Amino acid sequence: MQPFDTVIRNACVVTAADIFNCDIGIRSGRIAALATDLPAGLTEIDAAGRHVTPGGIDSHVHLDQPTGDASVMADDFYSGTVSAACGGTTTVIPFACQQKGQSLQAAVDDYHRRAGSKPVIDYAFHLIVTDPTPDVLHRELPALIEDGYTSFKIYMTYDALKMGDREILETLSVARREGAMVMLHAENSDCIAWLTERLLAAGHGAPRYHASSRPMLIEREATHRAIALAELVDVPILIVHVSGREAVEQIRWAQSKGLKVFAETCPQYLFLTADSLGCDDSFEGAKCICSPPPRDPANQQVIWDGLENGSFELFSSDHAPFRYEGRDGKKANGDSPTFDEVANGIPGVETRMALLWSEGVRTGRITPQSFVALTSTNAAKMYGLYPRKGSIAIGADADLVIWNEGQRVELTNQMLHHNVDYTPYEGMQLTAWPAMTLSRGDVVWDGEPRGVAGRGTFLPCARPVPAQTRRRQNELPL
Ligand code: DUC
Ligand code: ZN
Ligand code: ZN
Repeated sequence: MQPFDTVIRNACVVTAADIFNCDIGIRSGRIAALATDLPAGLTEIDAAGRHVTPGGIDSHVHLDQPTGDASVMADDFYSGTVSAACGGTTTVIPFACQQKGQSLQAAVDDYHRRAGSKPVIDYAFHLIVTDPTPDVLHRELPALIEDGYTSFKIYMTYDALKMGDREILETLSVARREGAMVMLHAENSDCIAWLTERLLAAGHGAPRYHASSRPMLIEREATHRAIALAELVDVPILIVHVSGREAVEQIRWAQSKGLKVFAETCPQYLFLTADSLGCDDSFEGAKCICSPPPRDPANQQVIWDGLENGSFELFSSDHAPFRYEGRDGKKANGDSPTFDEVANGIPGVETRMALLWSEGVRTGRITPQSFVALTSTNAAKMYGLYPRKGSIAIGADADLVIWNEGQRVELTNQMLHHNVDYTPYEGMQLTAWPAMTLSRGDVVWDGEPRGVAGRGTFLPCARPVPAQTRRRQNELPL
């Protein structure tokens, strides 16, 4: 028998279901054995006393996505995937965003060109459907789903991206027929526009008013409406970046009715509040402008509770990388533009895993198994990458994180590898960081980034696993 390429010795292996001690034998990029006392590998890694988890799947990241103004995303498919790998993520699922008037296939081709030979870890694409013409819905979208683009996002806000309810219904019914997973950005666009106009007229343009322009009820209303539209069509949906109690209540209500409504949350809703956008009129708070905005400590607690009690399937970063300084990021529209002119989004692809391991697992809020489910396994199932990705099992890709725990790590932007000039979590004291990340058996982080551009491969996605497919035969003529 050929020797193992690598043996990780004495690991405390964590999956979404179990924790057990064993060695991990890796051959040709895959997990070939899980047992104690494996024969020597060509490379030996000592993991005694360390947790080993599946590599993270960050299923909500934006890389090299045009914005429509002078702002430019700071991370492309190289810096974004290097950063991901250094933070323990081995698969990213960024978006291929259709511009209105553009064909979906042209958008997909464009993003494959952007990825080119840059990714250092594996990647798939979600689509963003913004222009649901009959040709897009009835020819392009079914063909792309068949080709491995099995999930897409719909926006209920942002003028350049949003759909009206009628368009959402038409698009959801294609998802139902084709078995795709729909992600919804749930905020009420007209309410935001109305409030923004009034805030600006009153001279309230500072970053902190971004939160005032998008209060929780705006998210609650849109979440409820998204659920109702999905119920009407009888199709599963996933509400992305859920920020607090009122949206969680809608989701729990839908789940308690047996509707297939899934939910994602992100680190910003655990670790930032509206105060992070500033308590005065200084522009610094623009660093934390994202949508939905972070809320308050009571809402943070609701998000923690939701991670604990199963309301959420996914914990993703919504990495949307804009620099603070310079004319191509948060200040693309001037030195201190009003909040509505600031690019929405914060960086987080590198910090997501450590934040949740340190503040979730090590504090006892969630179990190691829940951590794995939330950061990896559920995304693999939801987006059709399981069992190749998202688990530690024989035959799966050897995408692994070996954890360093117990020492204090002060989180600073200087230690990160993204191309953004700040982290919203500067100065946080953590007690965990990945010691090593392996992607298909290759070390891509061991204290230094080791991933080579172009080694990441594109992953066509299958349709979601059966538990995520539709619930009943609908008697409506859909
Ligand atoms: N909100 C989004 O919907 N996308 C990118 C970043 C953000 O804040
Ligand atoms: Zn969104
Ligand atoms: Zn996003």
